[in-house]
Amino acid sequence: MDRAVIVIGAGGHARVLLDALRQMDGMRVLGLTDADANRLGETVSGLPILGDDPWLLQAHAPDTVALVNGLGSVRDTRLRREVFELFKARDFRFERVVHRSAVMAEDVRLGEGVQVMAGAVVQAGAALGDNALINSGAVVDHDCRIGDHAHIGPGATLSGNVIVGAGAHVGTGACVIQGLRIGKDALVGAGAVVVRDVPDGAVVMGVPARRRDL
Ligand code: JB2
Repeated sequence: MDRAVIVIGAGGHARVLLDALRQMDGMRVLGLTDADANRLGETVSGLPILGDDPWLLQAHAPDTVALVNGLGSVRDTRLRREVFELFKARDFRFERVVHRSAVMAEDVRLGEGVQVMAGAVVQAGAALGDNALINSGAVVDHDCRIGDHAHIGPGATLSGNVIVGAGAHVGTGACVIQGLRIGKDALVGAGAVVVRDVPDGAVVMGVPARRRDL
């Protein structure tokens, strides 16, 4: 029997997820939630915005529906994390979404609610933490460990054995050479080339990547 699913958030990332979900077997998407009350009743890719998150908490028991975290992030992964933790604290379960065009080695370890979007490649021995997002066309090479809630942006490349801390964001098209550690909640700017470890909470940009204050 198909599993009933609701997507949290109704913006750009949610639309990308809906496309992936349509191509996956066994998922029946009921609709979406959004924080903007004015959007109630709107449709997104043909599916209705059903209410906001408080509505969902009231209207559905955790064993009646699974969730997909439709909130993406550009440089700050906090909202995505908060939504995941809010619903986990109420015993809801987050589905994994893996686009059918993603390439994933057999032994990759996947946390709850992991999302791997179109054209991404995840190689042998990699581990993706809870609520991690590997965006379109990103490459996560062998034995990388991606922390909970981290976002690897479109087209970013992590060479082998890279550790990405919880909540970190690796921007679009950035490259991280092998064996490095990107700290918790760090931000790697788009197109950066990272050749040394990045401390927790640091912001790095450029080629080669250097620390910046934002
Ligand atoms: O707490 C919330 C909440 N906060 C904002 N709960 C729910 N259910 N919805 C929330 N929202 C809603 O999420 C906003 O009202 C808005 O409709 C939507 C966010 O849409 P947006 O397109 O601005 O961002 P996104 O998170 O879908 O996508 C971002 O991250 C992706 C990875 C964008 O920057 C994309 O360009 C990017 N590819």
